[in-house]
Formats: sequence, C-alpha cells, structure tokens
Amino acid sequence: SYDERTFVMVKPDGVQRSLIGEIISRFEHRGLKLVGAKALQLDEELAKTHYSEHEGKPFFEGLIDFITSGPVFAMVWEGKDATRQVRRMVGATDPAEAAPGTIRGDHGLDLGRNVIHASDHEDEGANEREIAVFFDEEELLDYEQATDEWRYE
Ligand code: YYY
Ligand code: MG
Repeated sequence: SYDERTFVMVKPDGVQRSLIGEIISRFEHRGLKLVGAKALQLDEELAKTHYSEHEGKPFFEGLIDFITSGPVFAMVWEGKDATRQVRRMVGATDPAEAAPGTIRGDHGLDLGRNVIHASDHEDEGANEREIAVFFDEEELLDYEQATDEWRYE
C-alpha cells in the first residue's frame, strides 16, 4: 500500500561520520515521506530488544556494544512498498558486497560498520514491530504532501 511505513536508523558510525543529512536526502529524493524522527542513544535493554532475533549469534555482543556506543538517528519513512524499497536503497548487509549506488555500497567498507539499519522486508511485520520499539504512535505524523499526486498515479 502507498502508506506502508518502515523503520530506519542511522547507526553510531553514520552519526559520527556526519551522514544523517546525506541519508535523509536519499529517501526524500526517492519520494518517501518522513513521518517520524528522533536522535537518541540506545541503552543495552533497548538494543537487545531491537536486535533480539540475533541473540546467541557470535556477533551479537559486538553488535550490542557498537549500537550503544554513541548516538543514533531513528526515522520512520512512508510510501509505496516502503520496506522493500528502503532495503534496496540500503544495500547488502556487508558493505564490501553492497552494490555501488546503495547507501552501504557508497559509504561503508566493513560489516560491523555498515552505517544504517532498515527493517527487513523478508521478515513479515518487522517494520511495524521495530517502529513500535522506538516510537509511540502519537510521535508519528499523518499528513498529506501537496506533491503526492506527482509521486503516485
Ligand atoms: O538487516 P541487516 O542489518 O542487513 O543484517 P542482519 O543480518 O539483520 O544483521 C544485523 C547487523 O548485525 C548487521 O547490520 C551487521 C551485524 N552483523 C555482523 O556484525 N556480523 C554478521 N555476520 C552479521 C551481521
Ligand atoms: Mg536485519
């Protein structure tokens, strides 16, 4: 649907490398609508909730240390097929394998420093679950853009 929402987070490396604006620009230019945003630093509990699917994997402790190591920038973007389209723009998990033109393929080199998180479109409902971890419903906007009819037929 045209109002599908997805969760995106600039990770601590992306914030330290001043990539917040660059990343927002990409989604804006694509035609997605920003419906929520906040800067925060994750505590261990929030980090483990967000990444619970990876608990027990060899990289889990390192991932939790990294994601709690500095501020992140969390966002919700809305649009047609938003979860899948954002993942296509983010690129493969390992930036070394991510195609040039994707966010990870243009801004990263190492798996554990891949700049951005985005909800997995292959995990049914992950987008709304992750949004709910980071945002209260009243923090999210519901608005029309005058350009909507120039984005969608
Ligand atoms: O959804 P995505 O971020 O593309 O990858 P996931 O498989 O969900 O893993 C989450 C996160 O964990 C990934 O962005 C980097 C890190 N990670 C890792 O450090 N080492 C791995 N072998 C796999 C993932
Ligand atoms: Mg994932």
